[in-house]
Amino acid sequence: MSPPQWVATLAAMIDRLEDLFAQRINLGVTGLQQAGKTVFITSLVHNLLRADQAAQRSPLRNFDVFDQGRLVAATLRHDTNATVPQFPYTQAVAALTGQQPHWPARTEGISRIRLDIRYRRGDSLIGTAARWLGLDEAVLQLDIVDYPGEWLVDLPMLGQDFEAWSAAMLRQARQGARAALARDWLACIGERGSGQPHDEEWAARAAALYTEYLRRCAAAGLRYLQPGRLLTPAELKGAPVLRFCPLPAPDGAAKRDSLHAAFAAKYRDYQESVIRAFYQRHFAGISRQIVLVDVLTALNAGAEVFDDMSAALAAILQSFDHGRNGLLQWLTGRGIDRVLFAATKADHVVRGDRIHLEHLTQRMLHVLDESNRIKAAAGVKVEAIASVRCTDDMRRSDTGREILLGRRQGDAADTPLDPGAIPLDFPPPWDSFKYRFWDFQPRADSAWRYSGFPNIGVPEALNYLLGDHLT
Ligand SMILES: Nc1nc2c(ncn2[C@@H]2O[C@H](COP(=O)(O)OP(=O)(O)O)[C@@H](O)[C@H]2O)c(=O)[nH]1
Ligand SMILES: [Mg+2]
Repeated sequence: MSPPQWVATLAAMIDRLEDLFAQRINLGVTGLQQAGKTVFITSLVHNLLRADQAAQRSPLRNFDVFDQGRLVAATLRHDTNATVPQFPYTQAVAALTGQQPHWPARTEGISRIRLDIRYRRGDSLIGTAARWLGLDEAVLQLDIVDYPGEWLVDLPMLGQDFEAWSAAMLRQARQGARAALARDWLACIGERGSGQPHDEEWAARAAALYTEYLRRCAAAGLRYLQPGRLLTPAELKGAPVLRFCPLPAPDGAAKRDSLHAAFAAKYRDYQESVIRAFYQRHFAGISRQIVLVDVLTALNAGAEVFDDMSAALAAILQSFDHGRNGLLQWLTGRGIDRVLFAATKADHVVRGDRIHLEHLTQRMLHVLDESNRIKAAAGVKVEAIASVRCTDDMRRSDTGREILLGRRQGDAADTPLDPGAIPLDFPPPWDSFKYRFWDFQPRADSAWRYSGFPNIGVPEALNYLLGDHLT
């Protein structure tokens, strides 16, 4: 072998070794509609891509591998033959950093983003061993999937048959604020017995009225809405599999060609070809999980919405019990060893309240994970975060009270504001308080585009979710 060839072979071997040492994390970003998934992914990716060790004030400060000067560079990995659309990272950053900064558009379908994080080995045992082999640098491959939160709420449906699901949905539709929103749909299915012969045109009308009811619920802040594909159908828009809705049980056994039998068949089809396929394909390999919870919006909306959101989250988390077949083990299953529960939009409350927001989320999790399944299966941490921080902390000059400086929708400029306080008890007292938190708009700050997004707690979240793979 001539020397250049010999060198090339050695280089190739080292490359292979590097592959061997390359680590991969599938990060699951879980959360109901509007919880902040898309903004979190955008912020995380942008801040890693823009990482600059020389920057005086980096949004990655407190990310250990960055603070230790070991983060070399993160790059987007484009796979040419991917069958999943690319996460619209460029559009999301453009929205947040354009002339008139605004929040990214709502998520209509599934997408994926892959990052290679190149870093220098540290002084850990593995790091030292790798360096000894001549591998001073290593790559962590990070895969993240984004999807509409509406689809997540379908998960509990896998554990119910059409009859049980219908009964639960009908009960729900007759309660509280939902009753008025469901009136037209309830009248429609009331007119026609479930035992009547199936008619696809009628099915389409009933499904449309049911979808309208779900839409109105979503607008009112309610989140326990199934099936999620009726709200966000993506590629299934107009597909016959979506032409069904809950039905009252027929008197006696359902005949084979009845409405009830036809809807039950579609329900089974939906379970298998929509829900199961989605989770199997995108969640099976997840090893780390961040569950985003928008506690503040739920507090704002009042007891009914707060309870509804808690119930939706609890149902999703509990339904992991159905992972007997191994499909739904993505939250606490074998693979997942760390779960971070993050209360999002922490920039909506004053600094002193962020710890109370964490406490509230902690107590909420305690109720959601009643059987301690998650805690027993994985490491769990709770944090209050803001992926894109839109407010500054200030104090009033007269009283010394903490306030926020930020711009709400419609405000011409930054405004000093005194937001509501976080309740110290759980469940939150509803009679004595009216919670009031505002939504803030992203700022027009050119540094956001070039240096990354200011945030609260994202580097700490990364330490927990990725840190042990960056040694
Ligand atoms: N102030 C602030 N608002 C946020 C933040 N993250 C999300 N939001 C708000 O929450 C909305 C929903 O966020 P998004 O990421 O689209 O939620 P998704 O449905 O879970 O993907 C955004 O449009 C913002 O109004 C944040 O870090 N700070
Ligand atoms: Mg989204």
